[in-house]
Amino acid sequence: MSDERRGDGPTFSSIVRRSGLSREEFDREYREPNLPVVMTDALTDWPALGKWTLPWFEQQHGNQPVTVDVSVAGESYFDRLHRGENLSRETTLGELIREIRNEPACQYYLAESAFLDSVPELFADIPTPRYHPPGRALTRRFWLGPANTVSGFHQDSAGQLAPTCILFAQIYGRKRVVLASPDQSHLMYPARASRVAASSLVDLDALDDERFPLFREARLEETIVGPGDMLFIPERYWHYLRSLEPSISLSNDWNESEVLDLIAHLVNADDPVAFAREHAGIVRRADIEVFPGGLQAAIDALRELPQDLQELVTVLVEPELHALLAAEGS
Ligand SMILES: O=C(O)CCC(=O)C(=O)O
Repeated sequence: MSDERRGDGPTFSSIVRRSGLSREEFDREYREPNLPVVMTDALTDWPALGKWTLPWFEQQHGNQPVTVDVSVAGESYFDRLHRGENLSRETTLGELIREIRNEPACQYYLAESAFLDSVPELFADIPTPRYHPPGRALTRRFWLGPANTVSGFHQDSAGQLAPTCILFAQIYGRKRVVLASPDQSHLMYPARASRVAASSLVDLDALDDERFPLFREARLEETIVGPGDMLFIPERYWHYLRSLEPSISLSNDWNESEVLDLIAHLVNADDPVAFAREHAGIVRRADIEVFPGGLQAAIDALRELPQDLQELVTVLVEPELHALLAAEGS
């Protein structure tokens, strides 16, 4: 893999592309050492590949109501989160697709969407990725938008506590992806945008050496994903994505931490109250102290959850901690 320095800016290298990887090889060579890779044949058994196109969605699911993010073409929606301008608009999927087709400067992005939950039959087209760790809760986020959607550099983590690993499936169109490993974080100028992500102030498309001089030293890894590619974005990796044309993608996430996996199962459970009762007291103090920031960071993250979820998560912890959480909460 050769490194290339562009002008006075950061250094780029290409993310490795592999085919025919067994799950054991994936775990050993990429998941355990926390390294990115593009798998070029991981979606061959997905009916979605080839079937999920913009015309197909327009025809089959055009009447479905959706909430889209409103952006200025080429501008990261995280930038707007920083400015407190998290704009959204209610429309239908058909309207969105017509806008994408007719308006080259379309400003709407169906981003990070729970859209699939409103059309559950779509899950038949997207089997569990063959590299997903067995038993781990699988969370899926759907992305559909025009050319030039930009998700600026960010790390996915709830309350800075719950880093997720992502198998990013590109189903339609192409996206440019740029990654920075966690050991580059001191060069990334992190800012906290929301409780689900830490985002960087650096704009990769308009580098500002005066404000962000250290970013010039960053070592970045890049690739272009096209239909059929699955990119592994390891835990705590910064990622930037720009669509090069109208695009459909699906993020498949899990937590490496067993405690966070348990919470993800709780959130996804058909009957979360019964799930919490079944696993009452399972989380010990030692399980929580391993998180960055320790117990206090975990308590802070818990306080950011909706009240009903807080109560259920509290059921999962051992009785001694229970009293501590109750005291902190009051
Ligand atoms: O595709 C995009 O625009 C963003 C994807 C992303 O940030 C993610 O999967 O976490």
